[in-house]
Amino acid sequence: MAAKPSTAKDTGTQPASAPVTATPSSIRRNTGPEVLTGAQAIVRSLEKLEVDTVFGLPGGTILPTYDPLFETDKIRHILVRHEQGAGHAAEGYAAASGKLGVCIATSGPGATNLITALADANMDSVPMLAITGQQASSLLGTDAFQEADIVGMTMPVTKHSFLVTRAEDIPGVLVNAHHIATTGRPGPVLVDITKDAQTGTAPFVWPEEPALPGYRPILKPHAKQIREAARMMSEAQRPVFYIGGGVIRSEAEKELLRLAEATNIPVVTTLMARGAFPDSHQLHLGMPGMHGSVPAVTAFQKADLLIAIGARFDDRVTGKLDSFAPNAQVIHADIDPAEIGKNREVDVAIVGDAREVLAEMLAEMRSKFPKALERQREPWWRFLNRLKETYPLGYETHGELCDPQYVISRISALTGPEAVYAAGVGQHQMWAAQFIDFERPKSWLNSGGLGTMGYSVPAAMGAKVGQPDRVVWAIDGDGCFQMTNQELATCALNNIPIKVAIINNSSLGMVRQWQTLFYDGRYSNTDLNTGHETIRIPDFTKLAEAYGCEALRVDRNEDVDAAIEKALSINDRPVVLDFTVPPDAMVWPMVAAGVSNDEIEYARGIRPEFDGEGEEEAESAIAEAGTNEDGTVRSVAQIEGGLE
Ligand SMILES: Cc1ncc(C[n+]2csc(CCOP(=O)(O)OP(=O)(O)O)c2C)c(N)n1
Ligand SMILES: [Mg+2]
Repeated sequence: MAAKPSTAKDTGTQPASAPVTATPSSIRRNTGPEVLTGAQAIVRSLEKLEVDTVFGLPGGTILPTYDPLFETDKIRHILVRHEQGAGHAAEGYAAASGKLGVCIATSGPGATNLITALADANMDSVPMLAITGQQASSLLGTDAFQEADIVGMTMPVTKHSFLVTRAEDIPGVLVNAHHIATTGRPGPVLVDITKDAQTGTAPFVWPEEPALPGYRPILKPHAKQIREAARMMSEAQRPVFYIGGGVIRSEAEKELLRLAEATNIPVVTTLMARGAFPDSHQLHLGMPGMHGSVPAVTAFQKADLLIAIGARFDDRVTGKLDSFAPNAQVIHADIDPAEIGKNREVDVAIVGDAREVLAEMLAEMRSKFPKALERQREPWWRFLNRLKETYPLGYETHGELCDPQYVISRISALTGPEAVYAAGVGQHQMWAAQFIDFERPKSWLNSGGLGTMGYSVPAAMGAKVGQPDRVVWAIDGDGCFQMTNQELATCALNNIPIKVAIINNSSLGMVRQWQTLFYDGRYSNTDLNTGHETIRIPDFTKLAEAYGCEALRVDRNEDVDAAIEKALSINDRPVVLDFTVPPDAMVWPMVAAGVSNDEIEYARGIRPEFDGEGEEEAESAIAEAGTNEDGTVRSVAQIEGGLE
């Protein structure tokens, strides 16, 4: 909104008889907008956007902004030890709280250190704002000290990147950046601000609204598409919900629960959607994909209808694309139209917010296809329940050392579903996704799309700041932990008492697993020497102690519970538990990269039996519906004497 116009000119037009209310010019100027430096405008804008926490690390070109940041009592600045840590902390803060995460860095290397986190947030649709200092505008393009074209570098890995060269543009750009990051499909936005824009002055004019004429995310789904989706759901014999991270970002968990329960349709939650639907719910089949559960993977392969909500048919879910869910029609709802049909052709495309889509699907089913809501889908459920019973998640115990799956399931059992769990990337991440019981959204943070080693400790730190009353666990690998563990110093000094469980298999375990399976056990450069019967460099307990943390090593299953209980009892400093696990433990089930999901192995060399009775039961779901004279499958509506 434009600044309130000065009344100074009007006084000259007053009739002579009007009382003279002479106003000294100095006071008159005070009625206009306050003049601030660009740096002050950054801090004021963040305050007005209700940003309460910023993770960052200063340097020359952002120094002007650190000065007013020192003064504000509305924003807590947390000084990290590496800018990547600031980026992941902002992500963890955002993913655990649902609010915008903010990080700040200087130009050049400070800014480039943020890129991994920006790319990570972009892949996983995390609402994040990164502010970077930039060299003075007169020096741009001269290879000035610590000049890096961060806007150019980040454009492909952000939702948007802005360069600001004038103080007066700062409030407007930050309002726009906030709006872009938090609406539609959320994502990271970078705002690069030159040093002269920070030191220059301008009237602080706060726009009431973002000025983004071309940006209008579609939230409300089209009624015709919803009608068509509801019709397909009412007719399908073997439907499955394919739930992605979009359901968590849009806070659509209640709508999902209502629709799933009303329709009795099974639910599969992707790696990004763990917690969107309670694990304990009987309609839940688990996680799909490369390390998904047999029931979830098989449900997709045997389905006649996939109802994909806020999911993106990632290759780790589909396996070999042309053999994925071969008999299924597809309803695909996403807030980002670019996702729809990107990897898999769809039969019904719905652009809209997951919460609205799910709510409207249920309303439509209730009003137009009420009989379909009474269906038990017995043959389908008989088939799926048999899979659940026959192929539960499990693991072989290795005897001497801790079993990684046991450690993680005990952390979950003793800590409970109200906690937040952040994982690194690798075997421990997959075991965490499999063996933690997720009952609520925003309780599982991980790097799903980019697969960023080093995500866990700083993300847990950010989550703990955003959700201080929750217990926050970082479930980390010995490899990942060595990438970002310096943020333990940040945690210790800023009273951020996270708990870290290192699943220490002394190796880059996931890579080693592939070497075992696909490279004949030739372990090229995956041995880290951090674990059992090695030189243990570094010794994680000593390292953690050096960072002011409580630290404990656990070598055997029987000591696991006591260590977790101890960690749970300490809340005045971070705790690091170093769990010694064998390097040969592997993640199962597994669908090898690029292979059909039909080839899923329950354990090494063990393929589930789909032929015979179970298969027949799935197929008999079709028989139940019968066929029309022309050979097409009869619809439920036809069978039930419904609408058609
Ligand atoms: C930054 C980065 N570098 C390399 C990789 C490739 N990578 C994926 S998992 C993995 C091993 C991770 O080791 P660790 O943290 O010990 O976890 P583990 O698999 O042993 O549980 C590697 C190297 C990656 N994902 N990210
Ligand atoms: Mg490891």
